[in-house]
Amino acid sequence: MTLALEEQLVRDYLGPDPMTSPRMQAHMDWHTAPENLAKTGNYGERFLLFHKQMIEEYNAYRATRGFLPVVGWDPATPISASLPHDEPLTPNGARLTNNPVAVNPGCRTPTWATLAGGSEPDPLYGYRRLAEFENLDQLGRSIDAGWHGRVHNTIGGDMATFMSPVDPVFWPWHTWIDQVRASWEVSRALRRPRLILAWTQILFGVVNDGPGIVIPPGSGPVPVPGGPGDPLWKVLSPAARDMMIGMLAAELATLVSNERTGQGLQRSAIAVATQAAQSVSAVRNGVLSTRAAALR
Ligand SMILES: [Cu+2]
Repeated sequence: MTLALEEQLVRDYLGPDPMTSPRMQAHMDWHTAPENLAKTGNYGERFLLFHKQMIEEYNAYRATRGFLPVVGWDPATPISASLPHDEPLTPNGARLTNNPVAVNPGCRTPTWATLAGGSEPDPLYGYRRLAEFENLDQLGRSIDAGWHGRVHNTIGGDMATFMSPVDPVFWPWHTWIDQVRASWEVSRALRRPRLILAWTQILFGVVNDGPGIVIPPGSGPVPVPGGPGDPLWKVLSPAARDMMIGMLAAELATLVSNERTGQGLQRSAIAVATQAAQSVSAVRNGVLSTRAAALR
């Protein structure tokens, strides 16, 4: 039979025998590797980056054939009529549905996997928006803790097996997941200025330390005399202050437009913070050893 364009393209990519195709094998090997079955180490990060790489390689192949990269498929919508899977590979047979969200509403993108967020907590950490995930590993693990497999299994057929790449919707589905990963990267970048602002507030306090100029709402610059100083700042040891200044400077250095200059600045800032942290912990160790000696 004549296959639809996208299905034919996937078949061409996988080669004449999709079951034993090295490209298919690589996907299966990844999923059946002991560390991935057991989800040890940074499994979540590996899950996202392995599939990202798969998509990139497929897109590179598409380019050689004159096709545009795969477009992400939003699982809240039916699978496009241009993406049929007419020739199933495994005994699982044909897809069960082309509209998985109608079968299981849990197929749609959970709000915690969006920049805007919402009331749904992610299944592993209770986060409610992308920016709350601390790293790719957490994000990958949460995506894989229900949502990812639910979409595969609700579509059914080959999608519910490790041979899923033979179904043309595999690629748009994983592209969609990769867009969630990319949105998380964006949320990280958006978080930085907020972090810098928080540090600046701690460093210079809500109570102004020195004479300067403020710009009140609806007014021009107004000179102000020095204040009593931020109470928190005043109780910190010089080493603790250096540590905070070092961390702030390291954050600011990432905003320098010249990458090399920024990296140099960042290294110096980290050196200041590290040295200060070491002297803080040396003091603490000193106290502890004096106490231990007194107890002996
Ligand atoms: Cu996979």
